[in-house]
Amino acid sequence: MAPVLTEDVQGTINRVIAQYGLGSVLSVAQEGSGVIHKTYRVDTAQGSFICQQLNTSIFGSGLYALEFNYERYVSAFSATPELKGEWIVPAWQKATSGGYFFSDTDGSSWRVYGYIEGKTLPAVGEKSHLEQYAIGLSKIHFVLKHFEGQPQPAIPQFHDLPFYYDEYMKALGTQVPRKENCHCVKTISDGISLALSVRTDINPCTIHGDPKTGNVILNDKGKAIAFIDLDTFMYASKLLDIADSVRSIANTAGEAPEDDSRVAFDKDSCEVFLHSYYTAPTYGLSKREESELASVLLMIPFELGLRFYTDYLRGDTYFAVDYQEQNLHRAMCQFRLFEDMRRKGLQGIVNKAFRR
Ligand code: GN1
Ligand code: MG
Repeated sequence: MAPVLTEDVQGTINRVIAQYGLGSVLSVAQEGSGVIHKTYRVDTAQGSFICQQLNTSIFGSGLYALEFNYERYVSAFSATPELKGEWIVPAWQKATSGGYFFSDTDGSSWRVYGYIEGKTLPAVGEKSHLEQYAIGLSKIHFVLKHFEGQPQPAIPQFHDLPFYYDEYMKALGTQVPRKENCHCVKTISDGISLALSVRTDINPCTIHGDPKTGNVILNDKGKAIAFIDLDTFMYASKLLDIADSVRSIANTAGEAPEDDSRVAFDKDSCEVFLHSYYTAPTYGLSKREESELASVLLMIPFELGLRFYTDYLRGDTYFAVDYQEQNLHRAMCQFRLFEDMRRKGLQGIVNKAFRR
């Protein structure tokens, strides 16, 4: 059940919505599975909207890059008539002051966009969901082919594994890890050389950067119609997006199970996803990309585990937590997935999915 909102939050949202001239607020509810921003669905006299309180500390050069990238994405979509009627770009609203973002008196920043009817994908999906997810990813890649120039890096060093490893070493410092942390420390020291050797710079292009299941919307017919969460556009290999999708859909226990021993890599989901991406009309991977895919698939849960664990060591400054050890727990889940992928092997699945 959605948490009951305090009067303070309701009052703040009324104030934000007024700044966008969207009429009186009828109802507010917390929404989504994001772990960075606070997200609310707001129904107003003028329709339904998503209202987000941004965690601005993650954005290096302020919000300018977000606006730049969003507008280029809108233009890229206009230049993709093939997808008209089957793809939706979230409609960011402009505040009456003229910009997309509203800064409240307490220094927090807000963004509002039109609510897209539909639902996000469940983390543990049916076959038809997996196919649609893959088709959706290939569609956004097709739109992003029309992105003019390169996106501005909104989040410095996003998907930069050497940087994440440095941050981890700094956070670990001289700490002697407690028993339950030892598994993370050992997985990192055993896996880091392999992960650092993975090539993620092949055929760089504009990618989504964070295409996890919670960021894709399916309509009532089960078709993928939009990606939300457009903060991570970046210039890098498409393989990162494919691998992030696989780590988010091919984990039998979902991203945040109560019991991390239930985490297992589901080879069939991975194969269905890859095959659907490969056979989608907008498909496009070079031979070189195909040959690197297996190693990037393995690297991504390792990278995310490293990020969660570092944030846990640092005192949860990046990923929001509901309880004290949640980032440790999230890290353990990603490391278990990484280990199970490694054990089961990925090249055979890639070959089968691509029918080679
Ligand atoms: C964050 O914002 P959200 O919840 O969609 C994170 C991703 C992680 C994901 C793990 C900007 O995504 O990189 O893969 O959590 N986004 C950012 O759930 O760091
Ligand atoms: Mg995100």
